[in-house]
Amino acid sequence: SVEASIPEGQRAAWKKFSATEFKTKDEFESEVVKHIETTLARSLFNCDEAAAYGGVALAFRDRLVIEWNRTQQRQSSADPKRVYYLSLEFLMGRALDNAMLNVGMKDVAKEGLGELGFRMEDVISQERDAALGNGGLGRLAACFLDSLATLNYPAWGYALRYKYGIFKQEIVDGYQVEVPDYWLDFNPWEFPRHDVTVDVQFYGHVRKYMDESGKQISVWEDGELVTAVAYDAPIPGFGTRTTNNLRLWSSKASHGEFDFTKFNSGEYEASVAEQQRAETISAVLYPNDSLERGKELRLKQQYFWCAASLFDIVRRFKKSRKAWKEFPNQVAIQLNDTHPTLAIPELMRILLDQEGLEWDEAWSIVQKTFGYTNHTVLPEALEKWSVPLVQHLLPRHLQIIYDINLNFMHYVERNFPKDREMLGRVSIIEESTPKMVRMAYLAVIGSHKVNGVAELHSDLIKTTIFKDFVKIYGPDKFTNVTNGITPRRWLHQANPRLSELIASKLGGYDFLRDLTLLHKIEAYVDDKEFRKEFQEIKYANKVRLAKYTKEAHGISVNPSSLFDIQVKRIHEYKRQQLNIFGVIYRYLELKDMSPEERKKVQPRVSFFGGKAAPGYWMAKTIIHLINQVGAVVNNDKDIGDLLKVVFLEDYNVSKAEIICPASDISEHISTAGTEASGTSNMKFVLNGGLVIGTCDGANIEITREIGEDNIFLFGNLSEDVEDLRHAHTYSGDFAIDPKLERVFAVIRAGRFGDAAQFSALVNSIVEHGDYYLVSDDFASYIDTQKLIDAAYKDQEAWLTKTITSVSRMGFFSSDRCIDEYAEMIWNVE
Ligand code: F58
Repeated sequence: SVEASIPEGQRAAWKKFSATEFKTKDEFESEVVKHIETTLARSLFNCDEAAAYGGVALAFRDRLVIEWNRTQQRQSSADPKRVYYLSLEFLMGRALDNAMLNVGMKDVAKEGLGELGFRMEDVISQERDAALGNGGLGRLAACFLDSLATLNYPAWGYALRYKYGIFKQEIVDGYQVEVPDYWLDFNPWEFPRHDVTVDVQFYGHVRKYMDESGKQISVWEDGELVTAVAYDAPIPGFGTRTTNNLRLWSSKASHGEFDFTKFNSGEYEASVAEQQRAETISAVLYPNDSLERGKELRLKQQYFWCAASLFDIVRRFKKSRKAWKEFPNQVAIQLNDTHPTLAIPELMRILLDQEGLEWDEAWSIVQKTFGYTNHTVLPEALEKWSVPLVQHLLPRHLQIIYDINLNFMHYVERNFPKDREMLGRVSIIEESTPKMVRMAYLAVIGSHKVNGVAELHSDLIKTTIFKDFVKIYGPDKFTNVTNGITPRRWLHQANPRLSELIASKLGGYDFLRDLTLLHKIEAYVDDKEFRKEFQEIKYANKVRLAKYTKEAHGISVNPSSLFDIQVKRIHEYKRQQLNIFGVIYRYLELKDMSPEERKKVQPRVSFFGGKAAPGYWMAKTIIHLINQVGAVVNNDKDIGDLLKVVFLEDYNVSKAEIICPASDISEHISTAGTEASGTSNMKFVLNGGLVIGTCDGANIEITREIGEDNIFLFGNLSEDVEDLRHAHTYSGDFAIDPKLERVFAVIRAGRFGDAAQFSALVNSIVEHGDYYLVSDDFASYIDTQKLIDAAYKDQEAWLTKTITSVSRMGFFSSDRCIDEYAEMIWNVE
């Protein structure tokens, strides 16, 4: 703050000694040794790779922090409009390699580290992933932070500082076992700000009275307070000095360590109980990736984080002493899914109850401030909270939500007097028992823009879940921003050799800041040298994954095989079951063949990876089946290298960096209309792999960009899904594809063990309506896999496809996305 700044007379001394940046290899080594010996209290005789990682991370952190402070200083004085990205999840992965790329001294560091007796790769791999997310939604948020900083937008991310991130997955006897992820024992990238705290209230009641002027005043009182403490992490941009801030809130008891009154009277246990209750709020990330279970603690997390973040945002705004109507010109808040929707009634509460604004003025500010991104149309993932629970936990917010709804109902009534049913359909309050608050509707009503994450998905939300809202507000409120990925992590870091090859042709690394420049490598598609190198790089990446597979799982795979990879959360809609049924079918065909016939077969390795939500039994069954099939196939002497099945344990961001560059084919095979976008499809293609996919999510736009000839599409279209489902249930002639029947027969016969468990999976298709259309798409899936085998035989043509595809992937940079958000939604420069 201004009050705490150093007097003019002393600033010269400060300037002389500030900025202890290393500039040479010697300086780097000296910084590393200093940190190891002092900060970490280790020595020459007790420095393992973990300590070396600590030393290097701290040396780079020192440089990052200086740019970070400067960025914050610049932004404080220029006071531009800022973007606030509210996301309950940020799947950041590792930070060191990224810090080195952005600070730009990696080569120097690598050499210096060698002199100190360590290899850079080993040191980098000591870092634990920051895994504060479930899947695509959380990783998208991390890519967006990278792009926001790189493009110099003044932006903040806000989330919770979970003590435990997404669980670690272990596979024991083929089953998933969840192990807690306590990631904070050494985290050099976070800075506790014990002076930045917010008291957040829960429970209590609302007292209303009239003031002297006859205005009704609401006071929310007698609640329980929990304190939010800020922890900040620097987010450096690439090729810029901008280093933005990710602020994570940690919860603690509002009266400090523990209750001294209780402690002093000897009630030791009671004195810490409340402290523990408070700390529970930010203790764990909920591990569901598609289901909202309506747990009170989850709602507490959401409000705690929204209230702390908004307090912080408002506090920053108030420093400028601008009028309230300027708020939307200074602040853009993006809601990453409905999880932060309580920020809408919370800002209303601040404006009405604390700042004394009138309803209409407050509401106009709120609507102009918020934008809402939807990531799913699956009904089970749409958030609803029971009215009694909201009433109990947040009584004032429930009143505000009812008032928002009342105004909205009047508006709809006036504009659609003939459609009485519409009121019930669009009401924020669902008239069920108990009544429920529909968070997506509240988010739509409280925002000025709503976006989906790929074209098909943005169209679908307008014709399904938000159909009535398009009538009410007109189509302009709804827009599309197709997802993207950061090329810094997903090309340069994950695939340094490919990045280098591209740079050598384009005359530098500008493409990492403007990915559309990739189109220039299409000119090299017939260049012999280029082709050779491109192919060698793919092979080397496959060798790297093969090595990892051997080390981690003891399975030997031949890098000359076709590598077929499906890595993502395990879910029936993503259809890993379709993939493993296809693998079983392939196995049966191989078994049928003579040794002569087998010689003509294209060898293949099917890799799977991904976590199942702990309570999602069917997803766990799919994991078990994959492992059981692997156990049979991988040990079958007839089969040898012709087919291997690998389940890669504990899929996470840092493993994705090894996996994505190593595919020949990756699978994105969701039931059409269910995968909003998908982003790993982009990562695989950008790294020179082809895709087998359905006409779903971003696959459609990838096809448009790279060309139909360069992708293997199959399966029913989203417009036919409803009729097919209907036919499964109501027409008598729902017949399972005969090839699939054969697969089911061997599963039921216990060929892969546990027939009882696996029969439930089979029955979900045969007896329970095949909701995800596995049977309908099976034949075209198998046919398309055959096309892939044939296409792969012609290595030259395959190579041409992969190079062409890479060169046409420029559109899928998250930089492009962020510029679209900035222009269409946030109105920031
Ligand atoms: C994902 N959603 C979409 N949700 O499934 C994917 O198609 C899309 O590419 C990605 O978002 C980015 O837009 C997703 O990951 C979750 O994990 C939620 C976590 C909290 C509970 C509800 C699901």
